[in-house]
Amino acid sequence: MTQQAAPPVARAAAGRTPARLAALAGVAVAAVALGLAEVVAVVAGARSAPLVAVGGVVVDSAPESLTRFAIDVFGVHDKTALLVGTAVLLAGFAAGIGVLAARAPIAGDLGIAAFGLVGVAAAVSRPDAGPAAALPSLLGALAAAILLRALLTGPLRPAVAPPQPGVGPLRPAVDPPAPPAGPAAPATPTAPVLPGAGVGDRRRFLSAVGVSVGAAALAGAGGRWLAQRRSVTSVRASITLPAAADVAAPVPSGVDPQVSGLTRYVTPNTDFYRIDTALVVPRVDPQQWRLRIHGRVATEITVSYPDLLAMDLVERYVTLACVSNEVGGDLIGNARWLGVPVRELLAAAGPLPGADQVVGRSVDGWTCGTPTEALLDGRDALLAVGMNGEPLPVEHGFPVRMVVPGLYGYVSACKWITELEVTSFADFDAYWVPRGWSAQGPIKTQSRIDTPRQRGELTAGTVPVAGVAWAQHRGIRAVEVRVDDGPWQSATLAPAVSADTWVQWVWQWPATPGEHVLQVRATDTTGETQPEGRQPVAPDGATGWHTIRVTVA
Ligand SMILES: Nc1nc2c(c(=O)[nH]1)N[C@H]1C(S)=C(S)[C@@H](COP(=O)(O)O)O[C@H]1N2
Ligand SMILES: [Mo]
Repeated sequence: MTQQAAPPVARAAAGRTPARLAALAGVAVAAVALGLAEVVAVVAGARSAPLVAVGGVVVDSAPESLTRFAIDVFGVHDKTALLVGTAVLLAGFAAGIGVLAARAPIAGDLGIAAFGLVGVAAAVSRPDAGPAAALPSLLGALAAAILLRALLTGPLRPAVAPPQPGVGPLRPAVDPPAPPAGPAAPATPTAPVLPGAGVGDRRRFLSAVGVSVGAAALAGAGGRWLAQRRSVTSVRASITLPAAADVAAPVPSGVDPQVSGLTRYVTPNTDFYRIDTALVVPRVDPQQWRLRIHGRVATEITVSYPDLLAMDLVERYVTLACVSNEVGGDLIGNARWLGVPVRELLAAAGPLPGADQVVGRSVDGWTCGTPTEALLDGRDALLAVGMNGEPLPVEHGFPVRMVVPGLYGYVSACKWITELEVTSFADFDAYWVPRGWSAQGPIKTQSRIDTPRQRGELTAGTVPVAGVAWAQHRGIRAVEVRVDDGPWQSATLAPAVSADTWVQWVWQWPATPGEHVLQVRATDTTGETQPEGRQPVAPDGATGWHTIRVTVA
């Protein structure tokens, strides 16, 4: 390739920016692009920032096995891992673009344009893309192209000496080894640097790079912070929810047996597990929020947040569980929800015969499919606005989410909900269904040992074995514990508010010295006992008895 873009004499004489500096420039301009994009995203919408938008596309299109792998490997940090991984990959490409651009500036422009386009395409294709979704990537790319030119061929370009053996390109230009010719030669480059061809020194170049990266990091972090802070958090803080017209049954005394290490009956909002596909939590302005109930209904209806708050609110304790919860896992929590019964809104719309599925759709396009039956059969399926006495936390679906007792979250608990589409299971597959999960997701009867801990070391004597058991909407009838394959022993159940919540249980174990295996199983009020056979979480929830090993001294 010939370098037609620059005056041949000047370029030949001055040489090109060494590869390492060029790579550095590439990374710096990528940082600037992303940082600026985050700032633009404060206005254009946090989820239009290129990293977030591309990450979102990756999450939604990744095969289920990969998503599961990521969750297994990174646990709750899967989102961070994805963003960091993307950033590292991007830095590699950016370095390459820098090196190419040092040879042919047009290659830099093209490379940056390609990245900009990927960002734009991802941002505008997101389900909740606003009209300005393309702007963060566009402006970021533009800034990157200008800065890259300035660094590599413009006023910020480092002075360049022809390569000398043994001199690393990042050594300061002021301190090269004496050239072989001339005994007292001053530390000047052996090739003259032409005036006007971008005279500078590496220090100026490096400080330009440093300042760019620093400014980009500040802008990026500040932008991200602002975008998240802006409006919604403060709006949420200013909301006072109306009192419930139909309050929750009081929590019975003794609901929390005093056993250390046992999970509390009501899960505080800050400890409540969080599962969703959102890389950046959707920020929904309650004043803009609408819920549209449409599809196979007699009358399509739309309700606003004030409409919802003006209705009679119902308050209920409901234990939410994730289908991905492993036996013994903690993707489960119990909260006091405040909201409007879904059946009242559905009744107003009038589902048509044969419409056996209601699809909840989130502002970010995520969907879940709930049996119409479960929303109409009298259970406390809610469009919730409150959680444990507060407006819904933003991570848990502010301003409105659905909660349905007895169904796993992936088929019912739509957060940031904006639509209920009345349809049928034959006509629509919700988000997780094509990814290998069952369309039907009733919660399986389960039990968990919270204390003692796995591989715990105990002293002989009476040891309380305690935990939680759940079979939402059916209720737990009995919990049994056994030691070393011995006989099953009945645990004492604590009271619970209703069949829609978990229940705590305790069994006093006369522990003797040695290694022991403890197992638990629960029976629900239909008489069904948890099966021993292990099944994985996919496609419709894990089965098996929680089993732990302890040592008693
Ligand atoms: N918009 C949206 N809602 C969602 C999800 C999601 O990915 N996006 N995940 C669901 C799943 S799988 C579960 S288990 C529950 C978890 O609710 P939580 O995060 O409030 O505990 O939310 C459900 N609602
Ligand atoms: Mo879930």
